[in-house]
Amino acid sequence: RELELDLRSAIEKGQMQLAYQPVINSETLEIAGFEALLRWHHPQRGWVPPSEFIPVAEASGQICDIGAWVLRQACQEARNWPDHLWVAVNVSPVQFKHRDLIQDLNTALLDASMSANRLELEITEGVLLHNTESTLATLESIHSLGVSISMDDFGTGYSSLSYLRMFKFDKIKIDQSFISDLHQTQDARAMIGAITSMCENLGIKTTAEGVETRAQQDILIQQKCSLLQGYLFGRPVLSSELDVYRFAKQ
Ligand code: G
Ligand code: G
Ligand code: MN
Ligand code: NA
Repeated sequence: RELELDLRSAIEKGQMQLAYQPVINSETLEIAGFEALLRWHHPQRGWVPPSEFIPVAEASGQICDIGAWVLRQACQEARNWPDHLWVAVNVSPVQFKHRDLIQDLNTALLDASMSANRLELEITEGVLLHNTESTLATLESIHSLGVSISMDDFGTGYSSLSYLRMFKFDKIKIDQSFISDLHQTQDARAMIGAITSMCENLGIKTTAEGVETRAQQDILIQQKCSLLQGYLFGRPVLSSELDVYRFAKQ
């Protein structure tokens, strides 16, 4: 309740910032884009993790305003990056079902005059659980703007495979729980290989999340995972500390 009150003024007080974590092309090992991750610094509480405040914001509905701010901020910041770098934004199921999402998206892109094909939305199973016509219509509207859609935390949901039949995702992000035991078991390796070859046949890109070791990287490259993300390549850094031009193609 108190957190909810503080959250109400967090954006206007300038307490919210975006951190960006690089995502690497597994063939060139160059940075392909960044995932935006919300950070809240409260003067008394210090850094409040998203796992604490996002559920509160979802329950109170504040996530719609916060999510709209995240979209605007990510586009404003990414427009100054080299053209080939995309930015991925996490979208809460609550925000997704809100009728203003498409308008928020449009406004964010227009205000930043950023090309839509540099923006990607990450959605989770929560969006897809209710396989309704309006869910599909929203996904189609996002696509028709030229914005990409990826399925986050792939493999952890109840029916990840059936979601792939429901909608033509651009990308899936393989949950980090599948990556963490990659170098220990042959089964884990077989699963990654099955996921990447299925996705390749479907024309869907694959991102491995939570890549922390060189051994995991080697296996993921061998198993033809398209993109890699994790502490091995970089932690999320605040935009004030992000020198994206370092990542520009030579
Ligand atoms: O960096 P990490 O601790 O930041 O993120 C924890 C969780 O919070 C992740 O599941 C991530 O998807 C979620 N998250 C981070 N930023 C945002 C955001 O801007 N919007 C939403 N809806 N979720 C976010
Ligand atoms: O659910 P989502 O994928 O959006 O959440 C991303 C979360 O994963 C963030 O909290 C981010 O900080 C965290 N993360 C990113 N890379 C790594 C990693 O290599 N190892 C671990 N343990 N967490 C990571
Ligand atoms: Mn994500
Ligand atoms: Na994820």
